[in-house]
Amino acid sequence: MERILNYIGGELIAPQSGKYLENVEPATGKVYGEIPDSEAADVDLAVKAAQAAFPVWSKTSRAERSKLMLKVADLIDQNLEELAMAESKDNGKPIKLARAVDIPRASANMRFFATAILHESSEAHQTDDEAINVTVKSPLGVVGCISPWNLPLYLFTWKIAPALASGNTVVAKPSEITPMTAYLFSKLCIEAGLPKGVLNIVHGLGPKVGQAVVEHNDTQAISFTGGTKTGKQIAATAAPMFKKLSLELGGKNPNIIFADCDFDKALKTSLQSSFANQGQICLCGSRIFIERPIYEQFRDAFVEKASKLKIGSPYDDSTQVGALVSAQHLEKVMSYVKIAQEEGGRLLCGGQIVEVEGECSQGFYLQPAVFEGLAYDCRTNQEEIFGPVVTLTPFDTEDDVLEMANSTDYGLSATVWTSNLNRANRISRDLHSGIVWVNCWLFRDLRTPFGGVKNSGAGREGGWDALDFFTEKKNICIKY
Ligand code: TXE
Repeated sequence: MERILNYIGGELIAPQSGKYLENVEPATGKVYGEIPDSEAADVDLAVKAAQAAFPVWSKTSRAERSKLMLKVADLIDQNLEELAMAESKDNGKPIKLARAVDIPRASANMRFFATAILHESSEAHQTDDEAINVTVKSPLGVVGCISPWNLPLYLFTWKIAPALASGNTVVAKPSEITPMTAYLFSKLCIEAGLPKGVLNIVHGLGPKVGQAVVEHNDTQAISFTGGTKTGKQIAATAAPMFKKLSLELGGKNPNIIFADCDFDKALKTSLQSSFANQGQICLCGSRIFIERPIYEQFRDAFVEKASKLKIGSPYDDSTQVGALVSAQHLEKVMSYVKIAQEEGGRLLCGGQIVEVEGECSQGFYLQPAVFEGLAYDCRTNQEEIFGPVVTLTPFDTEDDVLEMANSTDYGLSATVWTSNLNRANRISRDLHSGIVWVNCWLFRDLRTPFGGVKNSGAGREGGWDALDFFTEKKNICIKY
């Protein structure tokens, strides 16, 4: 039984209550570990450790902070295999995906912000020949970083890297569903010599531990990625306390395919944007809109390939679709397969629970489902499912597809496939989302602003936006 511990004040320690929660392996459905069932008292201990570390860390030179963060990044790379295996075991994702995406991106996040702070410039505004105004940025203090279960170490580091780089100290709360890589990360921080209390990780339930981080008087800002419902709860707690908030929430992203697209590329990438990580990425394109002249051709080709995706043990290199993250989540996704059929959708392939042979027979596996014939404003096409379930809908004009694409309460990302540059610009401009990919998907440049509109959240992560979020600006006006 793999028991993990909290990381507070530079030490790996048990929860004060001595209570633990079970950690289930999605691939087999079996309990394989225990995680601290921490409480507000553990969060308070972590905040105090972070407060004690803040004066020195915030005054540590950028070069020194950068060097320490780069050392952690190197240790992530050196421990790639162990971290990838841990991620796959905790989340159910194919080991190939964890090796190629999750873990390399975690070290890339650390490197990106460790080097960004070496190149940050300061603004100044000269007022005629009377004064010079200098914008001075300083770290906020102790900040809270709360991350979800779909890309555990990838999103955990995406938050804590800019927070640490800009001189804050952190109390982090990874998802209780996938805590393992954050625990292994804390060991790498100890090995790298990160000063005690600079980063603290408190494991446990969201409503208990996450809520305690948000409502603690001494956390100055909260960076959250997770469900929209939880985002609302966090906002309701933090807003009256005037805390800075970064909310990266759910999505229901349109994937718009015009007849003049590069058909093979659109087909291949649409399979990825539909089912990568078992469809458990907030950026997945779960509503596929296809211009009528190529609708049937695309539908038949897409269904043919989707029905052949290899579902199985996440530990098998040939697996393309692994296990969903939990029994509860599998149940939630299956409930949408039922809703889609009740709403008149035609199931073109998949939608059944899969019995995988051998040690994984009790795991949480679902055959990727493809529906057609659903109204664009039905529940299946309006609500975030967050699993391997997509819908196909034909369209005739740009106005039609924009109306359908923009019809949900979400606005995170969108994908547009066309070879017409003017059309690409027109559609991208009129889509209600924070991110638009044209002839690609999930092609990431970490300097770009990342985030959504409407129920997909508030604020932007990435690049200077992330460093701005984790700092306070002061204008100093010096009269000549
Ligand atoms: O998110 P939660 P979950 C969506 C997706 C998924 C749904 C729920 O639809 O089905 O969100 O997923 C902590 N105060 N996305 O369960 O519950 C919790 O412990 C403070 C999209 O992962 O929001 C965890 O660490 N914290 C998303 C984190 O919040 C609280 C990726 C996320 O948990 C809390 C994942 C509270 N009251 C899910 N309640 C994306 N945009 O990528 C929970 N938490």
